[in-house]
Amino acid sequence: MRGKLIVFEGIEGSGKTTQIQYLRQWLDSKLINDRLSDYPTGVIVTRQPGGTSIGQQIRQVLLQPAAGTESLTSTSELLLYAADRAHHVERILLPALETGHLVLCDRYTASTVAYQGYGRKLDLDLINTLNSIATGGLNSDLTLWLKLDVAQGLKRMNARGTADRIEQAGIDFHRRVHTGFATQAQDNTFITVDGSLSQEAVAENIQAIVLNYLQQWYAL
Ligand code: T5A
Repeated sequence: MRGKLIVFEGIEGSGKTTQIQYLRQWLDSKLINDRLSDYPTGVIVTRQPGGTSIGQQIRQVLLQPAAGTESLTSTSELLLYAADRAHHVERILLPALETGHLVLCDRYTASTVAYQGYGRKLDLDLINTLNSIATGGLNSDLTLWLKLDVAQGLKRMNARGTADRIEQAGIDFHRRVHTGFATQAQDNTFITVDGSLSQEAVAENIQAIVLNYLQQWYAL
């Protein structure tokens, strides 16, 4: 049976990486593993940008703070995210799904709409076209949007220390990104999760949502 793609989206510090770890542990737990015993090949955790070794190099170019006077333009940034995605879809996502894996992916196409579309104000039609070229039409089976206030997200990131190039963009940029996710949540099939709760409470809410989907997908 073909696998399923679960995507986590949200602003900086919304807790995606933390929650992917919680979900993976829960999926690996004996209780769920027993219920998923017909499920052949297990769970893969990956991310964009940087889910492949070539993607790691693209990620470094994208996220390292600007050195000297030469900085990425918005268009070159957009194309690098698209290149990372095209490579990642073909090298990681499609093979994993074709071999029946459950794939947990930190960010996907909605991030480009939010960051480069709303944040950088690039043309949304162009972004949608690039997303469809880069994915070859591969959509997520479930997208979880960890909804969090921008100030709260940035506070968490500041508490963590150093900021990458995108995190260093001003508060107005991050507010536009948040609007980008909120707008997509109205139009798309996102499931919204309250990211302001404790890590454990967010994890429990996500488990309930994912269990519901697993029951539909695999007739548990
Ligand atoms: N990008 C990406 C684009 O511009 N366009 C695109 O198309 C794509 C795909 C990726 C950057 O690239 C941009 C977006 C990003 O700026 P990244 O390092 O992968 O860079 O950035 P993020 O995905 O934002 O990862 P972060 O680590 O910054 O955020 P997370 O994963 O959402 O948050 P997490 O889990 O690491 O938690 C952050 C901190 O908050 C704490 C954690 O312990 C951690 O310290 N925390 C909580 N604290 C309190 N309560 C909770 N519920 C908490 N959950 C986590």
